[in-house]
Amino acid sequence: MGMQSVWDHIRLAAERTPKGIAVVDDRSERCVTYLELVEEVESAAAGLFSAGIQPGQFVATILPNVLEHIFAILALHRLGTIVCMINPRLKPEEAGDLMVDAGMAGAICASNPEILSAARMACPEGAPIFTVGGEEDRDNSFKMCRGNRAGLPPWKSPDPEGIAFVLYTSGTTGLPKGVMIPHRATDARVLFAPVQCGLRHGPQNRALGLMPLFHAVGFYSALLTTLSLNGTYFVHSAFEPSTAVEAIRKHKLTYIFGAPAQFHAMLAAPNFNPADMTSVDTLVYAGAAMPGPLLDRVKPAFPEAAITNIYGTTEVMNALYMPDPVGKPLHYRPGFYSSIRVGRIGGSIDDVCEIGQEGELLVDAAADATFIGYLNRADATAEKLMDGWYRTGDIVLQRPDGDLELCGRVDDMIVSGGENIHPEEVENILLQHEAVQEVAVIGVPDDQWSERVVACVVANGIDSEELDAWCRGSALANYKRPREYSFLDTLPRNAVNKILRRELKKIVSAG
Ligand code: 01A
Ligand code: AMP
Ligand code: MG
Repeated sequence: MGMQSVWDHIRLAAERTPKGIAVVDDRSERCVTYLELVEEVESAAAGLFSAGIQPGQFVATILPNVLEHIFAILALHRLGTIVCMINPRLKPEEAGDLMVDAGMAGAICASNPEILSAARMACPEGAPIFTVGGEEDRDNSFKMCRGNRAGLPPWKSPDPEGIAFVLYTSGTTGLPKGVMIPHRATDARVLFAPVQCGLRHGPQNRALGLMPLFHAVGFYSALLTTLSLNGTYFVHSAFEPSTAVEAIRKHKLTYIFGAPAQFHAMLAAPNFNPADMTSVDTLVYAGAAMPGPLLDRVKPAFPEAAITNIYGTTEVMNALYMPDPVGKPLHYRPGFYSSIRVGRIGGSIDDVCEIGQEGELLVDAAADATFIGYLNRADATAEKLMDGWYRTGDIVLQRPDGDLELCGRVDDMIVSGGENIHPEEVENILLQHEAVQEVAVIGVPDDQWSERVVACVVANGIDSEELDAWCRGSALANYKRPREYSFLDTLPRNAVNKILRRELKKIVSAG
């Protein structure tokens, strides 16, 4: 056996500790042993198979972090399908467009009538679509999707270059891009966290499922890493700060991997008490930079934890990290398995910056963790994956001591709470409103979200409530919409009429 795929990691962990507790559900308090996990997953896989789902097909999951989502993802891997995880915060029409684009053969989604009808419209007539939650006795309930495990095709490790997942990352305009992740990426995506953050193999690892499973970190670093180490993953069905705090206290959890915004929220929970957090020995954050003042508060709040900052992207996973980070400014180092360059912005990949000069962070695409390309988007793949290097779009500079500092973005992408938001996407929605003449959407520093989305608008007789309602009623996901509006007489522009976003950021920050 060479590389281990997702299902190899699970079945081998189950072989090692069949009676160990793999997953604890927060809603039912059910403790699922490794042996039961394999049984659950294989019966669900058999059910999906007898419903017509075939190995190699694209199948969607559109679910929050519930236990059934774990069963669904693993069952789809056991069956050998390509698992396409769609953010359940997207509006149903956008989710449906993604399903049409990939030609999905079926879906497992929340039992919400709008998402269900979007999935039905997007998939072929009569395609298997299962729901989670709601009335569990209905025909299309995922709970009822069970079959005889003996009827499953025997397990065969997949082709390393075959697609394991399609994960979505939002683009400047149009649909989010589907990041195709091959099976050979699995080991590197699982191993970097133990190597860099100090986790050791064994059942002492008790992880909280904070980050969304449909993103790279939530799946690989929280769920699969914990299970491949024979630890226990505690389901956190929907992010709720005081419930998360209570779960850490009650279950004496040891491994907490979250987005900075989640730590911000937990620290603000009324039941937060550092004395209850002493079981946490490994605290990791990723997805966005943690604002310095927040980092200063997180440290004493988790007094026994070794803290690691992980920088990565869906496309290449771990690229930089920093053990024991200190704020102002944050430093980063190349991570396990990764090889990086600081390239001159707009230059060729061999045009490398000198120490102290700002350039684009390039990541060697030869690493196993690297994606294959964007689904049906050869243009975007060519733009980002050039001459063997992945262009991150993040601006960095190398310091004389070798550490890197993140300095901003090559493009105008905003990272709010660990989610990417492209200004153009929000601007296009606002421009469709008849009262809006001009608009520029920017990110401004924010203690909670790392960056907050602000819309600067030139408009006639309209207020922020009306524009907020307009965004909510549009195809834009709610979390992407502006949290604040700034009404201006004109937008600052340069000689060639390009909006000066840096100027705008100064204007907005100055109030
Ligand atoms: O006014 P309302 O009701 O619409 O307000 C709602 C939501 O719209 C709003 N909201 C947000 C965000 C956000 N990110 N930015 C701005 N607003 N998320 C939600 O908050 C209100 C409450 O709604 P909710 O659904 O209850 O929201 P929460 O459950 O509290 O969600 C907040 C979270 C921080 C949990 C959520 O944003 C989240 O899950 N963020 C983490 C995303 C993540 O996993 N990022 C990592 C992605 S992988 C790429 C990467 O960076 C990476 C890094 C390292 C890849 C590999 C490596 Cl190695
Ligand atoms: P995504 O494009 O969704 O894969 O998110 C990756 C982007 O999130 C990176 O290009 C960075 O801009 C940002 N990011 C992720 N982790 C960190 C971190 N630890 N510090 C700063 N920015 C981060
Ligand atoms: Mg919430």
